[in-house]
Amino acid sequence: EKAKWPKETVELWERLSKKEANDVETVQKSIVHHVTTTLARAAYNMDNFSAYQAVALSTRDRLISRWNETQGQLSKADPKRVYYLSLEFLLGRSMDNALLNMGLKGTYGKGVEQLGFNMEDVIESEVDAALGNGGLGRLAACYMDSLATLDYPAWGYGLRYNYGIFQQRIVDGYQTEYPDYWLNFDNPWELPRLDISIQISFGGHVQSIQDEYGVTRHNWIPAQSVQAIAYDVPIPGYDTENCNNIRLWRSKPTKTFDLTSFNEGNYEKSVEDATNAEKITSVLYPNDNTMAGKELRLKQQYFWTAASLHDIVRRFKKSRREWSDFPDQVAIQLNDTHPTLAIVELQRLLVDEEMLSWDDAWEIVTKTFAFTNHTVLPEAMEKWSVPMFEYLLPRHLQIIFDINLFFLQKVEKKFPNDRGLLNRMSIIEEAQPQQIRMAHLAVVGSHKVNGVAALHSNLIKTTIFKDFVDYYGEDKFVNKTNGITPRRWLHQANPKLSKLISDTLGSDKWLKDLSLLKKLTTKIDNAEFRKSWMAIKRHNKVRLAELIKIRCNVEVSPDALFDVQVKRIHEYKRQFMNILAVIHRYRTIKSMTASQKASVQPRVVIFGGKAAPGYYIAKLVIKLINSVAAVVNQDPAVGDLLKVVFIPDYNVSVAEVIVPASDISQHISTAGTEASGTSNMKFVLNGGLIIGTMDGANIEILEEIGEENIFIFGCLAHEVEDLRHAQRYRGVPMDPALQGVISAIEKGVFEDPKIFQPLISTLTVGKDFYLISADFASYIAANQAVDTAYKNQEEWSKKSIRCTANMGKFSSDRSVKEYADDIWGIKSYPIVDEGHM
Ligand code: 4GP
Repeated sequence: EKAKWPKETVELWERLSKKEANDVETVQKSIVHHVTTTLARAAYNMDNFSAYQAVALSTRDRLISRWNETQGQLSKADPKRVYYLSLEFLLGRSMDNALLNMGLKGTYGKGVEQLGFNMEDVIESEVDAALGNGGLGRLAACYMDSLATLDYPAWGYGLRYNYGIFQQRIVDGYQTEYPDYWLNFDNPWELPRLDISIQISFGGHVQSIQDEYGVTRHNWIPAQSVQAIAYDVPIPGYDTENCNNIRLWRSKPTKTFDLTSFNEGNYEKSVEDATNAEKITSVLYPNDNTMAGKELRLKQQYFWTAASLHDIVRRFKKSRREWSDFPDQVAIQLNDTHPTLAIVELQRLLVDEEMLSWDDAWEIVTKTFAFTNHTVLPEAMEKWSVPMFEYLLPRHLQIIFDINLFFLQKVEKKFPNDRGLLNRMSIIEEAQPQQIRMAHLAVVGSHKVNGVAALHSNLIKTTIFKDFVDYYGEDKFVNKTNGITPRRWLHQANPKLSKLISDTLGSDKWLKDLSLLKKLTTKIDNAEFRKSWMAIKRHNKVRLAELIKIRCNVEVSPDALFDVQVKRIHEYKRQFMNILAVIHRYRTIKSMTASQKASVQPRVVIFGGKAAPGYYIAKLVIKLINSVAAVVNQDPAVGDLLKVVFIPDYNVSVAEVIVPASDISQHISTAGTEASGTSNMKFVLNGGLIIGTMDGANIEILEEIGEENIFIFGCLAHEVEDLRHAQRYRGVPMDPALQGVISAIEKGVFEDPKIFQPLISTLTVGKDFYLISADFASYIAANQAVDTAYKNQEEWSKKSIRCTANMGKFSSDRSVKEYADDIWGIKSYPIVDEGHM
């Protein structure tokens, strides 16, 4: 276009589109400009929230410049890109992170203070973007940060839910859920792209006709359509010009559809259809490690994958390459089975719309996709009932049956006469009604399958995907141990520690190469350094104590040992075992003489996390924690020796306060159940020690930091089945200490024991699936070891430094680079600052 313009016009544009300078005064001008124009407020009449809005808008302008440059330069160069498809992106707050990553925090901080506001208060005014449940969604957010920081050409694709994960309040000790209407005051961190709209269809039937060559062609005649509208969320890398994109889709009614109904005189129906269309992206399903199975969830999955694929294919087509080049330009990562329909949709586009042969299309598909598994829990395996699926996606069902048929024919050829094997490997489960096993479909349609920690990646090869390993061979199944971004989880969340580390190492290069932390080991014997290190921990504990006072109205002493378990409430994570051990501790203290009490290590036990609204047992665990807290915290016989708190509404921004403040944190899942865990990494990176089982990434953390710096207990993954068996068939009695604890609950020490009966029944001999009784004694012992170790503060501080120093491996930069090299085949493409807006 530019070529057609007169030279002067081009020059005028060039001159006017130079980007703004980043000095304090220019930044202040842009803030004031947004106050008076965008927000239409008087310059002096402002509260913290409007100050936040103005600073956010000014930050956003700078983000958009980078985003524009990045997308412009990438469109021209057109390198291979990775598309990360995730139903969840748990981003949390954006402002602090964006300013830090762009290197503008100092400038904005100064500018804002001079304008009469406190930067921390301004930052605190932002609500979290909570479009995720837990580990899986936060992992996606960490990976987006690393992809941008490492200059990888990458896009995320997800849904723009009107309601994120519910807000949790505690009423009478019980969890109650409130809607999270996070868009109430508009979201400055997104760019609505109302011009980018894609029609997505559902239902109807399939018409099969022979074409002129005698080939049967399938035509999907859908019954209804909605529009997908794009909202782009810029993701700035740290210390780079690169700014990637997460495209979130929002559903809206299509105009044409409204009109048809309307013209038929059916106004009410057209309004109803419109509302139904909006519903698709209305709410995030609040389940973690559990599958929902609801029709609307399937609609979400198709809506999102179809819109994303359409967008990806459109971008590919701009280059006018051959279809066979598609896998050289496009890598698509499936974050869990939620986006597995993308496999089917691409096959459909290629065969039905682009007229490729089935085999050519399938080769392209399987070279394009790769799949990450995040759990082996049976209740989390996604299955869709065939009748429901057929009603919503009739053509896709045919394609799935064909994929399955061709796949099973090959299996049969390789392993003849094994009907049991075919049954086990089939994408279709022969139940009443039949079910589609999404994990099998994801494996069959992908070229690589990965688990998220070494133990987990091995487990999937010997359990859920064993037959597939036999069929495809080992190479298709790889491990990519999870990681976390040190920018958010240390630099942003723990600024004092970040500064101490940079001052000590002489630069902040470690933020992009976390292995540099190793050099901290040389400081371990320096008493001055250890003092500064521990002073920062104490400062962070004071900050957390303030939050606890505000949220729980409990006073806790920052001199006590802070013991933290914050994560989704789930039986396999065993918060129940933790609170049972707390009761044991309480009873032990109560039975002590005054002189015995004098040697007890004071402890504050801190819980936080949401339970899925329909998960009755998990909700009872929350109630039990709160009932125990109510009794313990009031008991003068215990005083400061033990405090118990449940921090309501745990989310990313609360985690940013909690993580830097822990002395010890609990990662105590039954061995073999926690695929990786990522909060374990966050705590250790911040110099917090952990107590944990030999599960998930705990094992690799142990390998890195050394067994003397971690408190390990409990049975091993390969022992679990035998223990369950012994319990079930040999009636192994309950652990005596645990028996004592249960009797106390049953005697009504903590409220009406009837309330907790269903919870206690899960421990009945032979039913204790998560092996709380089997692990109880070693758990108590490990907790005692923690107390003893903590008493020696000098030694503890050395352990703490050693922890941080050895966490290099767990940067999400390392994870993402492994994905890029081994799975996606993409390369960095650094963006040049051309000075444009
Ligand atoms: C989680 C796993 O439970 C957790 O261990 C892991 O760290 C995280 O994924 C990221 O890989 N899984 C889920 C889920 O959140 O819903 O399956």
